[in-house]
Amino acid sequence: GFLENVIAHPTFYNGECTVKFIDDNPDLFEISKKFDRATKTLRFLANVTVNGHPDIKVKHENKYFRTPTVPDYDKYGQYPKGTKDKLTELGPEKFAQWLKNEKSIHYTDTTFRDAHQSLLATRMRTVDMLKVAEGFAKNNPEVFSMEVWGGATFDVCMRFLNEDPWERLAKFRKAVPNILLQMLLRGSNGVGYKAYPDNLIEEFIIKSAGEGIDIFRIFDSLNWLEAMKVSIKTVREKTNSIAEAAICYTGDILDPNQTKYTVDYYTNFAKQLENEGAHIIAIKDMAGLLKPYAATELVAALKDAVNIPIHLHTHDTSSIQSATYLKAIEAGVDVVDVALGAMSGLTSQPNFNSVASYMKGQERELPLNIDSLNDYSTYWEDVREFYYPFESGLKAGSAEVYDHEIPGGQYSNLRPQAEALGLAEKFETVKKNYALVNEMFGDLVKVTPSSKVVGDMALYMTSNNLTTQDILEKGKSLSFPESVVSLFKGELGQPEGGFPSKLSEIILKGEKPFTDRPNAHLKPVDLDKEMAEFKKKFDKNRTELDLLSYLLYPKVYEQYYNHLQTYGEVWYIPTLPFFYGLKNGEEMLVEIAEGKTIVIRLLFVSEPNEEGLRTVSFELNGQTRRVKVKDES
Ligand code: 3PY
Ligand code: ZN
Repeated sequence: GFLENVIAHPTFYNGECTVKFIDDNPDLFEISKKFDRATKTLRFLANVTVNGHPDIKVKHENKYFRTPTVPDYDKYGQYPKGTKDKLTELGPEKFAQWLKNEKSIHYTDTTFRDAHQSLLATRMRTVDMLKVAEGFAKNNPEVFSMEVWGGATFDVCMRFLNEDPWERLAKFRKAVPNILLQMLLRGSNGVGYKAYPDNLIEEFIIKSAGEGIDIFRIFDSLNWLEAMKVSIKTVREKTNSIAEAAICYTGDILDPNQTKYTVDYYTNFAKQLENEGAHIIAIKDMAGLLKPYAATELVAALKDAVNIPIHLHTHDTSSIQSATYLKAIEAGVDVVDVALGAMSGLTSQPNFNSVASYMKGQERELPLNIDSLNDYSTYWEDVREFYYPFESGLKAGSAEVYDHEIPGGQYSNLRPQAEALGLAEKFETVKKNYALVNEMFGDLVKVTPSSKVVGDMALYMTSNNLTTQDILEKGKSLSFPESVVSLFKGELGQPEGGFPSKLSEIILKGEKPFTDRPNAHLKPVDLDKEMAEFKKKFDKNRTELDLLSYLLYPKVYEQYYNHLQTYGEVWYIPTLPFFYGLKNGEEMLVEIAEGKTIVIRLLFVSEPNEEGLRTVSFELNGQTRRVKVKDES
């Protein structure tokens, strides 16, 4: 590629080739970069075609996929003004006041984050979201915010999709300049599963705001205020974004036996968060346990307790959460989280289109273009089919959620995790054990990462056929999952009411837990020093954003980086060939850069030679290209 370009270049021909030659002719690099890009894309496609995608465990041959239709929009028209413009105009404090004074109910669309995290194990790819992002923002500027980032998406982007999460955010920001972009932040656990040094969390927040996040929904997986303070303060003091602090809802406030997670518990917590400087309070009902009549009480009590807006988040696992929204709206909640029709329901959020429809003509109606929402739902219905291997298998709502209390985002992951451990037939036991573990651990708030610990323990008990009694009697001789030991050491912070002391002794085997902030035990990161080492380890073109990805997820980043070197960027490869490869004669269009589309056709795959290599022949923009791939099957 590159050498041919140099030799063919007229200046080279004329014998003026000096070192300056390349500097003066950057187009050569451009040509060579594109050539290189296409080669890497072919390498990726050849590998998936021969060996399958490592993330696809079961593939249905000859499955038929409809072609999704992107709803029409005005490509050249201006974006109608939306909440982002309002935030810019008012600043976070006044914006929150404006929201509180709004009579209409407002909606956060979670389609780009929690909906697919909860239905499709977080596997939704940027290319499928980006196709509709601009049109959606132009056609539906009334939407309060779009949750597009954070939670599990950061990790999954790199680990499974081999995408750069920062690039995803930048693309969304560009496509959606008029609506608030929202992320989920796990307080001092960032977008990870453990506590990080405070200055790393600060830097992460500053950069996230810089790249486009307008609302940080901050929570702690044990509702521990101490673990949220740094995040709230950083958003307030170092960014122009909104600090939305969440109370995670668990149990049932209407249960007369509930002594821990009562209305008072939640209102006190909300007041503390308001005092810490939260602009908005979120009720984060991650498992969908907030029943309709409980919403009436909780929302009314919170509206009474604090002077800032209330934003309600739930999961529809029980299938009745749109009734909860109705009651919450009647009680004065300011914003509710919903997902577009085809990406809603079950472990995801309630149905945007339907909630908007039942509000039509009512006192708190927000005028919306429901036809347009339906068009986008149709798009998602077809796109969702591409991701069929990641569906959770849940077919209908289930009242069992009130017993096991598994968060929606965890539910779609727990079954494959159980299957991977050979427990496919024992999923019912896993769910029962999840509830038993929660009871044994002293009734915890369960949300990432505390929910993962409860899940790990439930899987451990199920694989080893252990009962609660076994743990209490023989626990000293058992070696517990690492995450369980870490939780009891205090590495995820302190739960309401502390850990049960007898179990704590069994699990820690004499080791002393700490009760202060886990971050207080972590040395601040020396970012300059880390940057120098990072560039040395990888390459000099690594950015500060790359460094943050690396510091949060070192092993995942390294694997992502190696993939990038071998296959180049893969985010723009259409999802069907990305996961399932190409069939002989099949053609695909790839937009490798804005306005630059290449056509790739698979010609044929040869039999393996004696070294097990297959030759995959493609036609790339009409020219034949061959790639050799080792057949690993
Ligand atoms: C996350 O932390 O990813 C969650 O969605 C928790 O509900
Ligand atoms: Zn959620």
